[in-house]
Amino acid sequence: MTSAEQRFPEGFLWGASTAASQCEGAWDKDGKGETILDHMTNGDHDNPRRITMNIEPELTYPSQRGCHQYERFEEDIALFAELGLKTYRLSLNWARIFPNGDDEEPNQAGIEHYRRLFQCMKDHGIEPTVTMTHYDIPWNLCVKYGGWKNRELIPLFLNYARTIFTEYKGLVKRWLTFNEINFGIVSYGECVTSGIIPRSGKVVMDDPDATNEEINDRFLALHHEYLASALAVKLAHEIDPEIQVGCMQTGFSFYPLTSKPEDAAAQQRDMELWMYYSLDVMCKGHYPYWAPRYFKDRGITLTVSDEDQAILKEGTVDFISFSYYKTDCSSATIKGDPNDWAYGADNPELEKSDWGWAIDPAGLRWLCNDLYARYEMPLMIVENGLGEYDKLEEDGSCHDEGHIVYLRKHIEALAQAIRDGVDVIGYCPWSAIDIVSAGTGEMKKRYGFIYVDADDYGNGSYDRYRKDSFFWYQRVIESNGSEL
Ligand code: BGP
Repeated sequence: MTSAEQRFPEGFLWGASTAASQCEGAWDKDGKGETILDHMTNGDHDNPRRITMNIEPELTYPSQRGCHQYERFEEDIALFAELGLKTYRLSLNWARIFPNGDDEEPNQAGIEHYRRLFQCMKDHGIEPTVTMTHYDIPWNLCVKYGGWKNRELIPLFLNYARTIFTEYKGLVKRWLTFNEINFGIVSYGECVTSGIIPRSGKVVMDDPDATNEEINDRFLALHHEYLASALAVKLAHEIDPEIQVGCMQTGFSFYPLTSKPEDAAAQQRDMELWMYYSLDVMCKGHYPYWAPRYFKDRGITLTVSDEDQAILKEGTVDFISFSYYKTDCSSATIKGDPNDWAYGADNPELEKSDWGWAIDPAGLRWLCNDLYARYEMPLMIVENGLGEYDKLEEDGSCHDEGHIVYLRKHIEALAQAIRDGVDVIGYCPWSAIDIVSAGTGEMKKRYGFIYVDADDYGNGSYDRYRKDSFFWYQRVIESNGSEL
């Protein structure tokens, strides 16, 4: 091998990702309780998903069926092994283990399901990377407690944490606490991460009519999640010192829209709020220096006791994981569409995906360097991909060149970051297999290496087909990233 080929370290974790609420389905099987995602209807780019208090038979709730992985996990894991995955990043559905979130005893059928799944992965030589909660908070915790704004969720989460760390000791060595926790500063995360049911029922990126009280609740909920995460990190290390626990952040990168000083200042503020706010708490163990003024100016009344500060300090994470799809621009004057996925001005230099996300491979190198310089912790990219309309041919092939081009460029950028000296331990594209989109609930927004024969309304055989990107990624992994 030439040095140009030795771009990825030995033992690099080539993987791929999914989330329980988007792939499992089986929403009411084997004692599982309902989650907030089970109450979320489908939508599309222009029509936001909605939360309904009751399940209405005439509406479509895509998370209830996912891509049927609950029943077909053995087939999927065998395909992932054929793909060559070193790690499969998946999430546990909290309501499979504790159906109501506050049950005294766990649901044994749920525990056994995941044990079979982890054993199957072990038999195929695939290490799990497991998100403890990926947008699927038990519905009872949303309705009865008001979600994470209620401090009582901390002991309930720890009970869940203790159960899964103990049950899967030896089977799972790498855990992530809360998926994309930093989304909690806006309406979208307030709903899906913090479990606060939106007043309007609509799941939008940022509700411009949010009241002061609602904004206050977002920061309060986040504080409780940070404490729960910190306590879970400590607990995991006590139960099994070999466990590594990471945080999981949305990889926001903002560029100043122009060279005006005001835009540079806007960019700095956006990065601080969207990225470093959560990362400072979870990696450094304290809130950023600018938080008191930010809270005061906005009437946010969060108080952090000495005891809470000590918990945050003792429970810092072992590594940083993040998703990376796109970048945005910051401007002192132009605001993005509050219904759009991220909240920034459009970058005129970048092309966009069919769902309007700016494609920016170079931004991945930028973000890796930026985060590593600030936190000096190993990084793991646990989501990166392109949502596309793929077509299944009659002979069962699927020519998804768009995915290959997108991933190739991002892997090249990652190789550059590694050469820069950044400690990157793994890369898990989104998604291992076609699953339901979190943002829109569509099945036709496809990211997977494996095509699933299903449409947005649950029609189809749900059979699996290897796409061209499957065979391409197989070679990437086999060659440890030297053949792209
Ligand atoms: C991330 C979420 C994932 C995933 C991905 C793609 O923010 O962690 O769950 O779905 O985005 O988004 P979408 O499914 O809306 O295309």
